[in-house]
Amino acid sequence: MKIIISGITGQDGYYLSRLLASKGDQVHGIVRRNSQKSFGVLDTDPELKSKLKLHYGDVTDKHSLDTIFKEVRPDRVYHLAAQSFVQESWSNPELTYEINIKGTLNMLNSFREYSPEGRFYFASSSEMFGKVETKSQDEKTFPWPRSPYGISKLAGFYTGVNYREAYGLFVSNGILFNHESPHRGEEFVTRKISLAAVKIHLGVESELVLGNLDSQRDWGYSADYVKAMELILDYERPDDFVIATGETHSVRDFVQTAFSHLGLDWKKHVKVDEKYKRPADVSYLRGDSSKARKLLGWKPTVSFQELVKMMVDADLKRVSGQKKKAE
Ligand code: NAP
Ligand code: G4F
Repeated sequence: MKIIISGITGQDGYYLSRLLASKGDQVHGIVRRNSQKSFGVLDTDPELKSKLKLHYGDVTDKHSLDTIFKEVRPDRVYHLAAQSFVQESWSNPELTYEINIKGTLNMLNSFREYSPEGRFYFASSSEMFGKVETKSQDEKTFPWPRSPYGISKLAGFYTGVNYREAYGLFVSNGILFNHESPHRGEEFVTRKISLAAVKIHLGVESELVLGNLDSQRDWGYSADYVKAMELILDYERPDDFVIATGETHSVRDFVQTAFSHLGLDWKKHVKVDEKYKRPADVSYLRGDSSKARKLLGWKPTVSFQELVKMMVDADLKRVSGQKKKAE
């Protein structure tokens, strides 16, 4: 199959392209040009990168997308590109709407024009549930986004639903809860914690400054979640699916697990600063992925404890290596 992935240089783009390329699919990626000619997470895996066909383009530039879609005529499209950092969406709301809403509309329009028989996946988010009032959230939970990012993902979600209903296109939404990995961006709380714990352990840094420690998230492993994306497009009809572990943990739990894995007492090193708190936060998320488990046969394979340890161990290897090189 011919596949187009937007956002291929990010965490999920990396795991998804690795999964699809390993099956022999022809994987095309849309990459934003930058002055360093760097390819994000793909730079960590030159062997994978050599198997991919990368095209310069930007989801906010319809012309660039049309050129790529016209050339590739994809069987499947995974639209993962986004300004994905919630905190950043408060300081750059217009840019967030431009990339996440207009960019999604552009992707859908190019898809409709050049591959109307194909299948389209949109990376929606549990952030759209926002101010939740239920113990767990599923496909029927009323959305109440709490950030420009959450609003943009809700708009993308309904644009997808609308294109499905109006034009009969195969457009599916994955409503994914937080998912992490050793390739998670360093500004997200899990990676910020794993990296800081390791640096404190190695004596490179002495403290970690965070915001809301009480916030609770349903954290899973990215490689499990990209498998769900594939299953969503394999399914017999277009539909929307919550993907989550069903467990919730606080930021404090994550810190405690990461630090104790390295034999550290987190209370001696962690401080709270208001500057990392958000104007409005999502305080609790716990996904109910029963629909995906029943219809797609999907389930997560990595527990919370395993995920934290995996991230800490990967950062320990990385930072120790850098430290040795510098000595
Ligand atoms: P990520 O690591 O931040 O990756 C985002 C990707 O989008 C990067 O490849 C980035 O390229 C690309 N991008 C940003 N703006 C672009 C533009 N204007 N044109 C083309 N590409 C652009 O995010 P992720 O964690 O892999 O998440 C993938 C998707 O799932 C995102 O849409 C995110 O919002 C959504 N999501 C993520 C989670 C999660 O917990 N990870 C949960 C729910 C939904 P650069 O490398 O050039 O920056
Ligand atoms: O790691 P976070 O920045 O992720 P957040 O906001 O939940 O968003 C992630 O998950 C969404 C799915 O629900 C995705 F759609 C989105 O693209 C992204 O991948 O923050 C998690 C929690 C928040 O409540 C935040 O307030 O951690 C809290 N937190 C506390 N101290 C912090 C910090 N977050 C960050 N990034 N940095 C801190 O110092």
